[in-house]
Amino acid sequence: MTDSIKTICPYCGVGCGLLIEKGPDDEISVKGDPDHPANYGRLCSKGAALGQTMGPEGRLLYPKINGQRAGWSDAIQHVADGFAKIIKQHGPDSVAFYVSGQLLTEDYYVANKLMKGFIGSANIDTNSRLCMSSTVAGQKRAFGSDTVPCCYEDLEQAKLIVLTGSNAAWCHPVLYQRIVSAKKQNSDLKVVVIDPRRTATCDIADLHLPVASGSDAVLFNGLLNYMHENGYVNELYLQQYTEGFNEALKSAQNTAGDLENIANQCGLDKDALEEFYRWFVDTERVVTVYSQGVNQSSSGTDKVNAIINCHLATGRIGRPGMGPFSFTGQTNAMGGREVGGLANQLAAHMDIENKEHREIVQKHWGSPLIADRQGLKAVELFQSIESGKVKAIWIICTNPVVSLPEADQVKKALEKCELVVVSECIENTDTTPYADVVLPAKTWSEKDGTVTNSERCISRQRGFVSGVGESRPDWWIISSVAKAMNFSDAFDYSSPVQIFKEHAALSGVNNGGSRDFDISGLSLISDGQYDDLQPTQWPITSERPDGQQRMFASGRFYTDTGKAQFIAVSPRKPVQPVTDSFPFVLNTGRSRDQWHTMARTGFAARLSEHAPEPYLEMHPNDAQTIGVGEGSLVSVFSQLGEAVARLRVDHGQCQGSVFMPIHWNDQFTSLGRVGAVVNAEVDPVSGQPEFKHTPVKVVPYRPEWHGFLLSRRKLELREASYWSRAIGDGFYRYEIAGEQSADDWPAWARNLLCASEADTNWVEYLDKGSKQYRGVRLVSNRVESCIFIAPDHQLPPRSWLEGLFAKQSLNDVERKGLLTGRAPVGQKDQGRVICACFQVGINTIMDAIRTQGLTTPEAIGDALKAGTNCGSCVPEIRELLGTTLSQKTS
Ligand SMILES: Nc1nc2c(c(=O)[nH]1)N[C@H]1C(S)=C(S)[C@@H](COP(=O)(O)OP(=O)(O)OC[C@H]3O[C@@H](n4cnc5c(=O)[nH]c(N)nc54)[C@H](O)[C@@H]3O)O[C@H]1N2
Ligand SMILES: Nc1nc2c(c(=O)[nH]1)N[C@H]1C(S)=C(S)[C@@H](COP(=O)(O)OP(=O)(O)OC[C@H]3O[C@@H](n4cnc5c(=O)[nH]c(N)nc54)[C@H](O)[C@@H]3O)O[C@H]1N2
Ligand code: SF4
Ligand SMILES: [Mo]
Repeated sequence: MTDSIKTICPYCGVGCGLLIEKGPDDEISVKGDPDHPANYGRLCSKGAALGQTMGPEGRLLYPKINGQRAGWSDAIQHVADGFAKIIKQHGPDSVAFYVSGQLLTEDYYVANKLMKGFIGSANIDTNSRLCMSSTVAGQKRAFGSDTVPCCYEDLEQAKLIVLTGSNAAWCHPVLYQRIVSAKKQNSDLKVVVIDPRRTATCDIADLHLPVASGSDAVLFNGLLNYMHENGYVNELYLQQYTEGFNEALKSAQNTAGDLENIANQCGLDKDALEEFYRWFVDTERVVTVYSQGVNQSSSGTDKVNAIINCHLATGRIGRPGMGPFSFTGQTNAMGGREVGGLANQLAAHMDIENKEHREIVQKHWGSPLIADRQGLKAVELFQSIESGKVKAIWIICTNPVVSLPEADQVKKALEKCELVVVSECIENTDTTPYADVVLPAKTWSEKDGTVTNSERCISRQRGFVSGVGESRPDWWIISSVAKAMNFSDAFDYSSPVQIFKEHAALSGVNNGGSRDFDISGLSLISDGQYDDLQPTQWPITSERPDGQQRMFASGRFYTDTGKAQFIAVSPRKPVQPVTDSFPFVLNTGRSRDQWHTMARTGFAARLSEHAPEPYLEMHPNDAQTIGVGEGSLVSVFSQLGEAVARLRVDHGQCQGSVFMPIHWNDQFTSLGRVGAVVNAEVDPVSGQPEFKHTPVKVVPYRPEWHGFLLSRRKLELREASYWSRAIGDGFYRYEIAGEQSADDWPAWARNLLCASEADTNWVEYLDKGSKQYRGVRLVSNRVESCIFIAPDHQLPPRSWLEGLFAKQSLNDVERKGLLTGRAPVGQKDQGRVICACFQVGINTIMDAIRTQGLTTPEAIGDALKAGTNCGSCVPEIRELLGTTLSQKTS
């Protein structure tokens, strides 16, 4: 018998439904839920590998106070007393919570309620500040509410999809796959990608505009102007449903100038720009998808409004196949906004500065006092901790020492802070060493609640395993602290459904259509109905119990006048310009198979192969100028700090710009935390940091030697000046570099790998002349570990050796091949894994292209299965086809 449980993926804002099946031996299989309207059965590589991330490795098992194990009641009391004491001495604004879009709505609701309604401060902010706050601010300015107007089906119904600042192929892969399928069904559908980099998303682009970093507002102002000049503005819509067009147009005219001028400002080819404008004005059904390339900017809010302006000007909003569509980042980024988890919100999309709203919320909560002004936004919050203004911080479900800009300042701030509490499910993160108290949280697969995805769809996340050690759900931990602070009546919850119903009821109080967020239709549901809750898009009211796909069809908005607002946008350049000393723009973002600070994905072998190390992408001409080549190590410096990464030479980068992923941190590498380099300039309206633009210099990192090491045991590599660790199938892979001379290598390697000189299990080879060293340790004829050192990064490939770790015993040929590191004749080395789902390597794909004459990704899929599951690797397969076929013909 197998049980089947429906739940939601814990990662991105697509919010894919999962079907969990437990086999007879409790082994878990994770599949896409064919009935969920976000994914209809599809999953990406991360979702499909969830089963591999559920092990107990690294989990935080019990509460600790000052590093010592403590019982729950002591830990709760300690936190409550600590907060109460500081509040008593210094007032409510001397404490803060820093929470996360990965909390469930119920967790988030109680955290916000405790801070804003009982402690009486609005000092609760969230990692959504780093993620979507410019969208929140832009939507509020335009619509009077933080409303995403579109739904996923619009992607299938559109005739033109513009993706700006979105690498959906890697970051919202299932929505990207929906666009791929829509394009196959509908040959008229055009896709435009606006991104300074040529990303995997460009694989389906009819047009890629490699816009200069930070210039989107110019581009969309130019479009508004173009619409006006060429008679495409929808006058009727403007008159009936909007305000402020003339001012917005004036600003657009001031900045834009003629097409040539706009193209110059955006670093684009004039004809390509005009083509985009023409497609936009000629196509009624346009969806503009935008994400962090727009939001994470010191003028992110204005950019969001510049985009929305163009949709309003043509009345392209609220109808099928059209609208501005923010793809949200985290699984519950939207739910966090709904409960008011940002420092400038209240609850249920109500406003902190609005007296009537405060009264509604205070009455509903039965709270003694309610915050009446905005709290500190993430970046200023941590600055206020450093300055001593904020003296206690509770960090829940986020890893700020990695993910905030100017991340070393965050370390300093936490060091100084009187009381740091961290609720985590992982024992060692870059943030936990700064905690006075750590509290073990249950996580995905263990906890219950609800989440809201990018299209306003609320789904149930359901637990199906009991959780490790003494971990508890976040709502329970927060409520327990609230009770210990003497707020028992208001936090006397025994299950998430109670919290959900209170939240749903609040959204309906005095609403009657005056506020967008209304889920009062769910306020009276039974426990059973909550358990069975089907994915539904809000608003959900008694009149509309099945929710609503799109918003604003009626042309009525939530502003005071009921009309949508045009916002006059005067484009600004990124705050810090490049200089002679820091000549490159550092752009940061995501890699295909890793999630954020790798707290979950870093434990899955299948997800670690695609990019086993921190890397920096750079245009070949730039690489040549600074004298570095593919595979060498480089240091990236800003005025703030340094990171070290492996160089990937990439024609897709524009010259003068480099890209580094955000994932690596001190748990996985020696110096790869890019947050330490990134500046903390923020958008003045939203407070969102400018993560996509930091001036840096890049210099070669030249160690004495380079190497790699594979080992069944996890190792401490203190003596390597550079190291990075990735998990493999039965082994750990370390890329290393160091300063010791060749004379010292054997002793160092043996010591590290527990081999003695006389050990018959140990085979080694040293050539001092060419500075090559290799050592392999076999135990019972299985590889236990191996190390390869050379004067530069030209080392044997890792993949064949890695494959040997899966073998119970080695044959003679394999043993002989060991020290060469290469597959002996007759054995294949599949090379770096390209398709994570079916584990198909680069060499296998290239071989198939050459020997079988394959010319399309589909043909490769038929032959090798590569790319036929989640599809995330298809862009790379197409690139391989391109290079292999061009080599053949040249
Ligand atoms: N694999 C994976 N997927 C994820 C995540 C993850 O960690 N890993 N995280 C999730 C989260 S929380 C988020 S917020 C989303 C983010 O999803 P995305 O926003 O799609 O991802 P990013 O890589 O941050 O940035 C998107 C693109 O913006 C481009 N960009 C930089 N500067 C500019 C500019 O000035 N203009 C324009 N137009 N583009 C620019 C970058 O080159 C980059 O390709 O991803 C979600 N999905
Ligand atoms: N340079 C640069 N920096 C960025 C970005 C960028 O593009 N460039 N993007 C920003 C964006 S958009 C985002 S969203 C952030 C993300 O940054 P973070 O939020 O810091 O990243 P995560 O790794 O998701 O952190 C979540 C933590 O919560 C823990 N956790 C998981 N589940 C639970 C749970 O149920 N309860 C509790 N209590 N803990 C749990 C995990 O172990 C992990 O340590 O990074 C931001 N930082
Ligand atoms: S696209 Fe991938 S990461 Fe995002 S929700 Fe779906 S399966 Fe999860
Ligand atoms: Mo995010």
